[in-house]
Amino acid sequence: MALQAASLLPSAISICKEGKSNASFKETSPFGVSVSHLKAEFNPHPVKSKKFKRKLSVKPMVAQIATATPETNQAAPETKKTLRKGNVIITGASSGLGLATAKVLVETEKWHVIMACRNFLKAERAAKSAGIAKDNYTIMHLDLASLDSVRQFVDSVRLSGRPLDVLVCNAAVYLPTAKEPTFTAEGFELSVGTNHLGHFLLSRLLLDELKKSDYPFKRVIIVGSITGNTNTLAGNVPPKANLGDLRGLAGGLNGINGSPMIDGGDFDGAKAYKDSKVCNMLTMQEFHRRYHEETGITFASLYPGCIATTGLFREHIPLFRLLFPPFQKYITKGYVSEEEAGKRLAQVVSDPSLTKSGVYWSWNKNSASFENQLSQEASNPEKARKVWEISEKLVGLA
Ligand code: LMG
Ligand code: NDP
Ligand code: PMR
Repeated sequence: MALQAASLLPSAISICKEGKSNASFKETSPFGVSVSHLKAEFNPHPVKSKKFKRKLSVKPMVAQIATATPETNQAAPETKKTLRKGNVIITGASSGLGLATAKVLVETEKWHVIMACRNFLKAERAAKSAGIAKDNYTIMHLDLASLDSVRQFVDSVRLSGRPLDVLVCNAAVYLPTAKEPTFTAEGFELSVGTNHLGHFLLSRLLLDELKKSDYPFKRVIIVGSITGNTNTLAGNVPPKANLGDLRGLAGGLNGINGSPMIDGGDFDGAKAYKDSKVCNMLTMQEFHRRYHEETGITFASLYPGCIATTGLFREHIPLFRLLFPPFQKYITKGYVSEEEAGKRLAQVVSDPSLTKSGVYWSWNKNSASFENQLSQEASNPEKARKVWEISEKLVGLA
């Protein structure tokens, strides 16, 4: 059946961007996108840094991560011996991508990871079983589905006295089979409440801490997704992301006075997740516009690839969980292991050459990063501004 399904697929790809064919995309996926409004998720122009390119052609990820800080030191030789470890907060580091990223960063011996997790014991067990050395991580409690918890977490970070250099907003929930919405402590629909509003408040409140950092670079990174981008095939699998005129968000997503969905429609868990990812990607661009110049902080989002084996799909039906990994591995070829995805996110955290702000990173088949194009909605500045303004009211910042 799998082979039958595969044989239904177009055998060649002819994605053209302004008339130019894209060989790397051809290699990467057997999926054809013949609809003209769909744009490739792949870009023929990799990262511009020459140093970066050269390394990639030799040994893609590992080499880059391992050499990340020495490069920084070369730029500032006087600090070579004294440069402290970077401190990075990773939300949802108790499993999947977050845990894999923590492991990669710790193994470089250049980073101390603050694992911001809702389940302390699970996080501790996860760190142990991943072999992350005790001195290199700190677990701090954070439940993104409670704004009080977010505020308490930020207070604890401040009180810890540990400087903050990079914030990674990684945690998420995905509720594709839920028939009815569930809600955060403040009464927001759970997917958007956790994935977007929780991270929105967290990153706003931690901005002051980041500003104080004396590390050679400071970053806020958020994990976006291809499935929120309707300029790709994956983003066109129903239900599609669509924030509409934001009437549901403006109404508080509580399902009492209005709708639990951002666009004001009926509840759909898969759509709510994809909408939340659009908000994540919009938020980084709005951060960039408002704060990059003033603070020097890099704000970026990324799509790490389809990590089909993570806990993200825990609420999906067992048949889906069984078939999804082989489907992504052998049919779409969009699959990446947790380990590989962890290297990608770690690269965005620590590679000195990825300083560009306001961008969305993706990787091609050879694991070379490139700046990718977001869908029209996910790159709409007016929508980004409105999402920002409504969100700051909802989380009590305005
Ligand atoms: C919605 O459905 C749900 O309603 C919602 O609750 C939520 O889950 C949401 O996005 C999440 O999805 C989307 C629905 C509509 O998609 C499906 O139901 C398809 C589910 C199948 C997903 C992955 C498993 C596929 C298994 C394939 C075979 C196993 C492979 C083994 C590999 C071994 C290799 C040696 O989806 C659509 O409407 C599809 C629209 C997109 C059209 C694209 C056309 C391309 C066709 C490609 C076919 C690939 C195989 C499909 C087989 C499906 C059989 C279930
Ligand atoms: P996992 O489910 O493995 O990891 C999600 C993490 O988020 C878990 O550690 C989970 O904690 C945590 N989390 C969930 N809710 C909360 C909360 N209320 N407060 C604090 N932490 C919470 O999934 P992935 O690793 O796949 O997902 C990581 C990121 O990658 C997400 O942002 C997802 O959208 C994104 N992504 C994933 C893709 C994939 O293919 N898997 C593709 C594209 C993007 P706990 O362990 O306690 O459940
Ligand atoms: Mg998708 C190139 C094709 C591609 C890629 C890269 C993904 C990624 N998916 C692709 C294609 C398809 N998917 C096709 C053709 C189908 C219909 C059979 C399909 C279906 C599908 C479902 C039902 N895909 C899914 C689901 C989910 O429930 C996942 C989801 O939407 O979660 C929000 C999912 C995903 N597909 C991906 C990725 C990365 C996901 C999940 C993770 C995420 O976006 O966070």
